Amino acid sequence: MLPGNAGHRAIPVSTLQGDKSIVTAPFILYGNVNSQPATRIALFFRLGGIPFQYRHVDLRNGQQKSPEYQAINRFGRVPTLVHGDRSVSESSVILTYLAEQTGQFGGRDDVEKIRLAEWLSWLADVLLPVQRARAVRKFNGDANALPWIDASAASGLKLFDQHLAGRGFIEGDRLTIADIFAFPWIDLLTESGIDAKDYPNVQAWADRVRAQPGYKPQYELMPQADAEC
Ligand SMILES: N[C@@H](CCC(=O)N[C@@H](CS)C(=O)NCC(=O)O)C(=O)O
Repeated sequence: MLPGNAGHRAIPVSTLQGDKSIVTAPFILYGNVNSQPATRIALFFRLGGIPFQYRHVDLRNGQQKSPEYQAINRFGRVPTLVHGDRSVSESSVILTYLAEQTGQFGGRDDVEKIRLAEWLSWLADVLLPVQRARAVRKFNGDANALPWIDASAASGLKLFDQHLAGRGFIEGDRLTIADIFAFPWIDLLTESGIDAKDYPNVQAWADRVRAQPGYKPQYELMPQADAEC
């Protein structure tokens, strides 16, 4: 049985606004130290100075596919955020939820909220090959897939680099959930077999994120076991 998740139900974010009953509930992140999507959520908390509880999910032994875990995440993946009687899956949705709940790193009006939603969707499309390249190299995946994955990652990074030319952050003049979403993939580019020097605007942007108070690299940021953070 997973600790602290009995009776939680996955519900659509669209029904979450306006419910005051969970204001004082702790944020509980289910993740794994190797997961870049889970790292996004820990990074949000660290950069925002927000306390959270951490629950380690043993991906190697398939804990994510257990009925107990799938009761809070029907996709059987990390991360999951549990907040009161709510559970939220998918890192982009969790970041959007946390921005709403905490008032940090989100859109300040409807136009910005839509822009950020666009960014989250676009970044997930064009930079996912960066994660795939790391997964193949770090976890002994199918090396036959690498030529296609590497080419896709390079073309996504080129687009991202072009966008960042002359900009401090992805959207507007401040760090948002779009930056937090993209960053873990870029912070570990070398594990993806990619040289950041080929993408100077991405490199400069990543250095700006690293300069934010609360930043730590993934393997220091992510607990290896259940923790109060
Ligand atoms: N689109 C998802 C991706 C989550 C994901 O890929 N999680 C991986 C770890 S990085 C996972 O849980 N894999 C275990 C599995 O699929 O069984 C998100 O952004 O949250």
